[in-house]
Amino acid sequence: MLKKVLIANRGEIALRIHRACHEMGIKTVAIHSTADEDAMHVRLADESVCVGPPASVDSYLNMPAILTAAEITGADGIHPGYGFLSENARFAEIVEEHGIAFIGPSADHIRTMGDKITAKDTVKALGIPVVPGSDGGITDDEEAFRVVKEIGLPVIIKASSGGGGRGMKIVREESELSSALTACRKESKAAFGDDAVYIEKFLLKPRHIEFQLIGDKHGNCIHLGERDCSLQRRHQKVLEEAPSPVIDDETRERMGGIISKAMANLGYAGAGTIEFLYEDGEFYFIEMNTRVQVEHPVTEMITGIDIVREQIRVASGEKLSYTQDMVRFFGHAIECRINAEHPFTFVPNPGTVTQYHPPGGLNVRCDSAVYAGYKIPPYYDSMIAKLIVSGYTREGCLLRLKRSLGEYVIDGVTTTIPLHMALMENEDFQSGDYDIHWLEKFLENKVE
Ligand code: MV4
Repeated sequence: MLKKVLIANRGEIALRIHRACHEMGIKTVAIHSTADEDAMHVRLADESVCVGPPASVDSYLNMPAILTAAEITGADGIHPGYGFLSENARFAEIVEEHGIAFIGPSADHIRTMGDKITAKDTVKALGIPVVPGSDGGITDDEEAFRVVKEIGLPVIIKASSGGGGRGMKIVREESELSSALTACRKESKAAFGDDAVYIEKFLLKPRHIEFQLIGDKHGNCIHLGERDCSLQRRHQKVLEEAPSPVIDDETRERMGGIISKAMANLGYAGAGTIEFLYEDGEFYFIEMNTRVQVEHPVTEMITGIDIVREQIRVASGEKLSYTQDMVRFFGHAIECRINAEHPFTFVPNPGTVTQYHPPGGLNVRCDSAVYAGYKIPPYYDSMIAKLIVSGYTREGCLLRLKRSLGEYVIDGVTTTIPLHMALMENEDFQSGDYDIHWLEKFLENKVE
């Protein structure tokens, strides 16, 4: 087992990783920028190293500084968290070349899934259903027209190096196809240095449903069920839940079985998430994330499995602690992302948190690095807390969320807590009847 882990991240996820390490008897090293000297993740860690000035490119993305920090502190593992260097294949490679365990999948698997065309080809060959569309990349108009003839309009053109909503163009009329293709390739080249694009049938009212999986280096891979992440604004998730209100036990078992078998065949070792669009009872793969995700706690709440602990075990070469038949799903869990932003316009609102008191009680989990007197720096993501609750039923979760959101004291900055409160009162949300576009429509009515 690893002895000392460097946590190459900040905020709540750095605390989350520190907690898993300490429960396993592993020492931790925090890294931080000069803007984060007073951050909670620095206070909690056994050691800390300043890796640069406030801007992420100079600190949390500064590979030489982070590797040096690992060398001088004698860390034998690096956990990248989410964002920053977590899906950087070159970083994973360099870490391993230094004889340090990268707590994540192999650089090859990160690279494969980072290229969306290769990712789609790979999972399709492994038996996972994908969105109908082009076989690989599209370079000329003729090919594009042929694909559109085959699958019909509307279609979506996506950048192979994009993902998470960047570099996409929707085409509703055949007359727009040629210019959209040219524009998408040009913009992709400028944004990612890669003009490879592909075409898919554009699904009109899907839900975003993703499966959590984890594999080890002994050929085992298990799934931990799905999360419904359809409530999002501008590709930023706002609230996530597990299980999905629209997936039954039989469907979960069938899809989970396909996915875990596929990833075991790929030799995938680490935590991962397979994202699907779900429409009219069908799943369509869109992307795979090769990191631990922000919303992993809802899965932990309904399975009782510590996902970060399993990541560390796997990176140490240990077997997973669980076989598939040991995984049990219990009840329901919902996560509210709390950002230091205006609740309905999402304009960031950094500043000093003057009073802080998180809610508690049965089945309430608050993941945050905020404390009373903490000054939220303007340089990073505005998510300052995650409130996760679980209960026997979804209805029970909603009551518990309403109670917990009401208790939550975060003074000095505006937060998205009132948005979550408004969601709890909404009938569509209460019934679970929402798709990926629902929240943006809900917000239009709120802002006007
Ligand atoms: C799509 C789609 C409809 N049809 N692909 C957006 C983010 C990226 N992960 C993929 N995205 C989409 N791909 C096809 N073929 C609609 C979206 C999409 C979306 C997906 C998930 C969550 C929120 C979304 C919001 C707008 C569009």
